[in-house]
Amino acid sequence: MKRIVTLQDISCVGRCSLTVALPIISAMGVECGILPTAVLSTHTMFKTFTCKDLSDQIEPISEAWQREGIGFDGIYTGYLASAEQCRQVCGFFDKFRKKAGQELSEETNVIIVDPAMADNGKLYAAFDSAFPAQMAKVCAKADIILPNITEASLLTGLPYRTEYDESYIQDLLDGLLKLGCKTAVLTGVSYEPGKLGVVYRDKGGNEFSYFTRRCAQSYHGTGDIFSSAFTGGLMRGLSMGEALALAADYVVECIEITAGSAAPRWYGAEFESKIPWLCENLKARL
Ligand code: PXL
Repeated sequence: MKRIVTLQDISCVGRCSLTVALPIISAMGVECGILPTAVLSTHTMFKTFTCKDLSDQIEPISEAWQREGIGFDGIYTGYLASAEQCRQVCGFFDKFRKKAGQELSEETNVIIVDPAMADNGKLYAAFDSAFPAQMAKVCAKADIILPNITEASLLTGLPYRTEYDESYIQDLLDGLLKLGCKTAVLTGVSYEPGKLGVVYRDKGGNEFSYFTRRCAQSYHGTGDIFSSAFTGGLMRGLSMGEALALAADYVVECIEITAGSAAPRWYGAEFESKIPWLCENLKARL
């Protein structure tokens, strides 16, 4: 069984980061180690929240793992709480990086970075305008990055647009690849009403896009659901395109089932109900 580690916060309620990544990745048949970077009462979209920063645990935990000879087939990062944590995560990559590669083997591992820091044109509440430059350094070391359009514009310095054509998306992909990552995936891309999807390009010039139906509702944490399902699929040996399509379809399933619920959107999407769907659809693609 493949083993990954995911570095992100625990938001105790609110369905995002580790409370999403751990169940999804485990259900997909991948061992999911965790390195919690902070503990919050809820994510930062709730009106009030507590936050205990765990930056001082990142180095001792990773050193203990090194002493034990523990290694990972994948490293997946999400929300990071500070510029200092970005620096520490870069150090973590240096320690645990094997040979880079999307062909899974004993000698390689894959680094996946979801630069979860912004949406709908705005940085999340906890960050200042200097933060994206720090996150760009984390992205530079990744094999695969998974920004939405807001994050891509903050990482590249290109303007944020809600109306655009393919050339804007190509410019964002150019800028993202220039950061240093090997593959840039843009999420939340739409060229026609009613359709939403992902577009990627890698350093070798390979391109791919996948579009599914756009849902009327939106819920907090769906980016984390997407990145976690993508990571699980990739680690089970799906191709990039297959893993992206499975993750995008899963998010739509989760949103559609949540649409019947009265809970506010910041409580997140009911991804739990659709875990059987995810497992069945993963199995069908293996
Ligand atoms: O879903 C991204 C996320 C993760 N963790 C925390 C957040 C957010 C988004 O706001 O606040 C703590």
